[in-house]
Amino acid sequence: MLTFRNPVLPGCHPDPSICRVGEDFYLVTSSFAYYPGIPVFHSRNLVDWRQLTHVLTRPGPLSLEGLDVSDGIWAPTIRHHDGTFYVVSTLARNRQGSITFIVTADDPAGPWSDPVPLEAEGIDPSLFFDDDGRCWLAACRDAVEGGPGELWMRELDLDRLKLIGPTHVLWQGAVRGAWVEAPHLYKRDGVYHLIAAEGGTEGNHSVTAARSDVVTGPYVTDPRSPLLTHRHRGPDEPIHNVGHADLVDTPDGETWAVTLGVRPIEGTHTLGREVFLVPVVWTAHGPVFAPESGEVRLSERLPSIASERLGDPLGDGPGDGPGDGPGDGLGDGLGDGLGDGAAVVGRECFDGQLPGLHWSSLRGPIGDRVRPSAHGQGLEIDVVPEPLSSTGVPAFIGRRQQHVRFHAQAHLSFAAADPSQEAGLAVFQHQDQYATLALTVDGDRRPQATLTVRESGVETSLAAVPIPVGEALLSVEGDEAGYTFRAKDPDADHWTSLATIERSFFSTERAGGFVGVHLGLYATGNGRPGDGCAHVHWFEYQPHR
Ligand code: 6LW
Repeated sequence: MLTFRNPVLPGCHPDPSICRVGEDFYLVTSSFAYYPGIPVFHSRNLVDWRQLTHVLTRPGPLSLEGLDVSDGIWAPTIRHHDGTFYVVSTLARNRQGSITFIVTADDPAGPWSDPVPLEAEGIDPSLFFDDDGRCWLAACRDAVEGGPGELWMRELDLDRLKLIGPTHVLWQGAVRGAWVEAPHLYKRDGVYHLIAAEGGTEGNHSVTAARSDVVTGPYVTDPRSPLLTHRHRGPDEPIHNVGHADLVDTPDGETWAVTLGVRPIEGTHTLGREVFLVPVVWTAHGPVFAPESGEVRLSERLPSIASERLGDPLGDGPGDGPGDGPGDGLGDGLGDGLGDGAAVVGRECFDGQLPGLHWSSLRGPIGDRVRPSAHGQGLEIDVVPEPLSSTGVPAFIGRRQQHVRFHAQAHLSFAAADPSQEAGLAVFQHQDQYATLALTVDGDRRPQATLTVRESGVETSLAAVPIPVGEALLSVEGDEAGYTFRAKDPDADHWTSLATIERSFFSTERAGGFVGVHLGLYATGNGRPGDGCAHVHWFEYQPHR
C-alpha cells in the first residue's frame, strides 16, 4: 500500500481549513501575532503543500501591536463560491474574540481584499454556501443559556458582506464541559451535518457532530460523538490533541479531513499544532473518520488522487523550488512515504531578496528594519530599541521549527557599540519564553557570543565566549533531549559549545498559549536606540535523522 507521512504540514500550523476548486486544494491556518497573517497553501494531491501567499499582507484595521504571541489571528475558514474565495477569521485579544472579519479574492494567490469587520460574537467563524444560493456564517460564543459555549449562525449578505436576519443558536455540543468550537457545516443527501471541536485544544480535544434537516436547526447530537479523538490514548501514542477538523471531497469522490494534532515527547511538544490528513467515509450515520483504524496515524494510505498523480510535477510536488521539502517523490528522506513537502530546508543567502514566504515577523511589517544587504548577499537587520520580549514590532524574522531533530546555523557580522546591543539567532516560543545566541560586546567592548534565556520576565545569562572580530557562525541543534548552542569564529576549526537547554523549556506546555517554536534572526539595543545594523550572511535549517 502506498503511504504518506503525517503531519502534511509540520511545525506550527494550527486550525487548518481547506477547500477545493476543480483539481486544486487550498488550505489556511491561524497565524496569531506573526505577520503577515493567515498563510495560504496549495496542493493538488492533499499531501504536498506549497505556500502561495498570505491573506493579510497590509497593516490595516487588524493591528497586532501590543498582543501576546498567541493572541492575534485565530482559526480562519476558507471557502470558494461562484468564482470568489472567502476567508473569515477573528482577531483575538486576551484570548477572546475581538474582531471577526471577512476577506475575499478572485485568486487565492492574491491580492486579497482589505478585511471587512462583521458583527459577529466569539471566535472560529465558518461559512456555508447552501444550494439555494444563501450563505451562512456559523461561529462559537459563550452560551446565552446553559452552556458553557454554543454554536450560532446568521445569514451573510454576500453583496454587502453584512450579517443579516436573526441569530440562530445551533448547538451546545455533545461532550459539554468545555467550549464547543470550530464549527463547519456540510450538506450531504439533503442533510446538514455540523462538525465541531470540543474539549479544548489540548489533551481532551475531539471532533463531535450534530445533524439537522433544516440549515438553521434544531441540530441533534450525533450519538457517535466524539467521532475522532486521541483523548483516551496513552502516553506512548505519538499524536495527541487531535481535533478542529475540516472536510474536503476530492475530484474522484474520496473525502479527507485536515485536523490539528501535536507530537509530544514525554508529555511536551515544541513544534506547535501541526496539520494531519485523515481519511473519511460518509455513511448513513454521517462522516466516519479514519474508518479503518479509528485514529490519526503518522503513516496513512495515500489519497487515490495522490497515487494517480505520482510522478506528476503537480505544480507543487517535490522538487520544484523553494518551499519544497527534501522530497523526491516516494520516500522523502525523512519519512516513509510522501509528505513533509511543506518543510523548508537548506541554506538561504537572501541574494538581494527579502526573506521568502516561510519567514514571518512579529505584529507588523519590518521592511524598514530588515532588508536585503546593500552589498550583494545577505540581510541587514537594524538595531532597534524593541527587545524580543516587547509586544511591539522587534527587528526579528522567524521561521517555524518543523522537525524535533534539526540544525539551524547563521553566519553573522555585528559590531555592537555597547553591551546593550546584540544581534543573533533566537529560539523563540513566546515573548517571555525564548533563548538567544547573540553577538555583543562585554564591558570592555570585547566582542563575544552570549547565550541568554528569558522566562516569565527573568533573563538569565548562561554562557559567553570571546569572538575576536565580531563575526561568527552561530548554531543551534535540537533533538528529543534539548537544544545545544555553539559558536565559532569563521576562521577557526572548532566550535565552542555554550550550553544545552532542555527541550521542554521551549514547549507549549511550559510557555502556555497556542504556538510552536520559531527560529529567528534579530537585532536589538534592548530599549536604547542605535544606528548600527547586523549583517546576516546566510541562514541554514536542516532536519536531522
Ligand atoms: C482556536 C480555537 C482553539 O480559535 O484555539 O482551543 C484557538 N481551540 O479553535 C486558537 O488556535
